[in-house]
Amino acid sequence: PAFAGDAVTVGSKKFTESVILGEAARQLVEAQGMPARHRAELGGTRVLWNALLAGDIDIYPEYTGTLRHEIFAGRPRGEALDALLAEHGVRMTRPLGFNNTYALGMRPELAERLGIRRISDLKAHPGLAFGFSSEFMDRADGWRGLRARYGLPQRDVRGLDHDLAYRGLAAGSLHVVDLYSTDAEIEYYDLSVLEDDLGYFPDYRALFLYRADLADRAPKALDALRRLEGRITAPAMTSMNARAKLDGVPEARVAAEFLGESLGIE
Ligand code: PBE
Repeated sequence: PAFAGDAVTVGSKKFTESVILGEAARQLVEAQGMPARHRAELGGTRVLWNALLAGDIDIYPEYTGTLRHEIFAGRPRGEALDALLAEHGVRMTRPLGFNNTYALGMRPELAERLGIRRISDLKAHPGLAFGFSSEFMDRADGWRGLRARYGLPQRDVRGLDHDLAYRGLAAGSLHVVDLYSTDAEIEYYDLSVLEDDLGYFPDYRALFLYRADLADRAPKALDALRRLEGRITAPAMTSMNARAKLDGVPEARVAAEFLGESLGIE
């Protein structure tokens, strides 16, 4: 790894949860007495994946569905993820515990007025304005596939920063947006989450990817990461997201509090 000598370098994607998980990883590695740094909010999935392959980072949080349906979209479903990763010199931890799937959301008043409860119900309302996170617009498991699977007719479909989607909903300029299921805003705005009645979205179980060479360079760093395996429930992740996103607590502190309170790590 070209970056920073023998320090372990963690990366994260450009959204709150990824930054919190990156911070948790950095702090866990440091608690093992190893120097670690966090290059936060580097970009989207492709940027992080390429940075890992290039050795610019050693570790980043990723999701099973994203590996299967975006990073390895072209590969047969029967191939095991760890074998696909190994071809690139990458390994994964076991899942951390929670699933953060995509979903479609609306303001409850509008959904009720139009009688929309399932994604299929959107077919009868071609005039609705859709706003999707930029990555969702482009991904193999995003809008194009969703439109094809459900036969959705909407033409007014905009790509935007995920944080702006909630404001667009609140302002009424957007009627339907993609949600991340552990987003704190879902409960805060009491949004209607549409049933994925055709089962389009896969599971997106969070885990850490890391460079295989880390096992030799810094075995203790891996022991540290593994302490998060199976330890983060969806409600715990959602409330960490709420602390950072709604209460404005810095991600580093949110992560530190979780490690201290839930894992007893100082
Ligand atoms: N997700 C939902 C996306 C962003 C939120 C976890 C599937 C991902 O980072 O892959």
